[in-house]
Formats: sequence, C-alpha cells, structure tokens
Amino acid sequence: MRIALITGATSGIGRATALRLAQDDFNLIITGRRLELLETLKKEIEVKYKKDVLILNFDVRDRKAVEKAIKGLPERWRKIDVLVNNAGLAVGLNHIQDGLIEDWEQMVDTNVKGVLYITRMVSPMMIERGGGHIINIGSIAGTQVYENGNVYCASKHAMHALSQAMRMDMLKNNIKVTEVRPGMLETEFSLVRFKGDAEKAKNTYAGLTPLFADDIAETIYFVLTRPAHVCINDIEVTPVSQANAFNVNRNL
Ligand code: NDP
Ligand code: 8X3
Repeated sequence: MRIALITGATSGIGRATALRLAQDDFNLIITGRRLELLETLKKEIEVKYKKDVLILNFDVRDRKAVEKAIKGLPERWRKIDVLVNNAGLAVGLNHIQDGLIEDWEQMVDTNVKGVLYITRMVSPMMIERGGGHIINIGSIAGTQVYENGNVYCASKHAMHALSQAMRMDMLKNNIKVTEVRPGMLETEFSLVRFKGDAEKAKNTYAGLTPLFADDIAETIYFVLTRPAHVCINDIEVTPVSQANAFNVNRNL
C-alpha cells in the first residue's frame, strides 16, 4: 500500500483526488484548514474504501505549522510515496494598479511559499527512501497571462518554474515530478476568487461545460499508474470548449 499526502483536500481537486486514490492501493494523508471537512472526508474514505487516513490540519502559509506537522508524523506515515501540491487559490481579479496587497500576499504565500514549505519537508524523506512522485497542480495560468490575472498568473508561472527545477534538482534521486495544468474547472475556486459572490462564480462557466474535479483526479491517477521508468512531466487539460486562456466557446 502506497501513501499519498494531498494538500488542500477539503474541496475540489484535492478532495476528488483523495477519493480516487483511496479506490486504489493508497492510504492518505489529507491536509487543509477546515478540520470538519477533513473529518468528513476521512470517514467517507474509511467506510467506503477501507483505507487508512491521517488528518493534518494546518495553513500552508504557516511555515512553523508545516514543519511541526511533517516532523510529527507517526513512523508508519513517514513513508510518503506521493505528494500532491494542490492547495492554492486565486483571490480578486483586478488590474494591477488597483490590486489589493492582502490578496497578492495570500496568493503568493499559499501558491508559492506554501508549496516550497511542504516540498522542503517531504522531498528529503522521499530521497532517503530512494524515490517518490511529486505532483504539482499548476494551471493554464502558469504558461499564459490574462488581463486582471496578474498575481495569480505569476504564482502559477512560479509553479511551472518550480516543477521544472524540482525535476532537475532531484534527477539523481529517482523523484518523478509532474505538473498538471488545468483550465476552467468548477470547484470552490471561483467562489474564493470572487470572495463569496456565487453569481459571479457561476457566470464564469456560463454557456459551457467546464472540467470537474473528478476529471483532474482521474488525470492524476493516470499519471501515478505509469510504469516505474516513465514520468509524465507536463499535462495540460481544458474543457473541449476552451482552447487556451483567451479562446472560449460559449453557447449563450
Ligand atoms: P478549491 O477552492 O475547491 O480547493 C482549494 C483547496 O486549497 C481547498 O481544499 C483549500 O482548503 C486549500 N487551501 C487554500 N488555501 C489554503 C491554505 N492557506 N492552507 C491550506 N490549504 C489551503 O479549488 P480547486 O480544487 O479548483 O483548486 C486546487 C488547485 O487547483 C489550486 O492550486 C488552483 O490554483 C488549481 N487550479 C484550479 C483551477 C480551477 O479553475 N478551479 C484551474 C487550474 C488550477 P481549506 O480552505 O480548507 O484550507
Ligand atoms: C485557474 C484557471 O483560467 O482561471 O487556474 O486561471 S484560470
């Protein structure tokens, strides 16, 4: 049985991935800030799939909390085979001259620094055991920039750079690094980006069928089940109605 640690497992891609991997040979370490949602997911996995689940309840922006959680892992949970760096968010959608500093800090601290804090703690444990697989959830915003997306796009460009860097730096350590870059995907993402405005969030997907969290969970499962000598480095996934960050076909 392998062990996967998934950050941001309380909703969206992280939650769907935990459920998908639990159907296979994985025990799971699930993390996030909303403890009650982690507890609900743990129960669901234990009852439906009979897999072991460990909850780590922390904010990825809090370096000391990240270090404490990973250092404090019970011995049997230290053998992490897979790390899914998924926790992340967009907050606000403004021209840069109108941007809110606190939104920028939240995005950079979560999407960039949070990924670094976790990876810095988990990757040496993988190296010590002779290998592992890191899956970074990037975005089409990691290779393209759209108006008003400035800091979110910058944070996902950082994820794109870090994914390539991780692959080079740990090349000799048998660590696979995969960057998964989704396009439009309906989760809590837009609700968070629009700070709770459900109508604006819904309108993001008006006139098209977006991706759903299960689509990316299935992609992650595919990436994880390739033979030992194969690494899928990069994978970009959009709905059929979306060619890139700019061209979207809506039936309105
Ligand atoms: P959701 O909002 O549904 O999920 C985001 C997850 O991240 C939640 O579990 C949330 O948990 C966690 N999270 C956010 N901030 C923190 C934090 N400071 N500390 C710990 N956990 C945190 O969105 P998605 O599932 O869509 O997003 C997952 C990833 O996918 C993100 O990195 C996002 O950028 C990326 N992505 C999303 C796309 C989309 O259109 N939906 C497209 C491309 C990429 P909690 O609030 O409980 O802490
Ligand atoms: C989320 C996709 O297009 O809103 O990363 O940036 S997009």
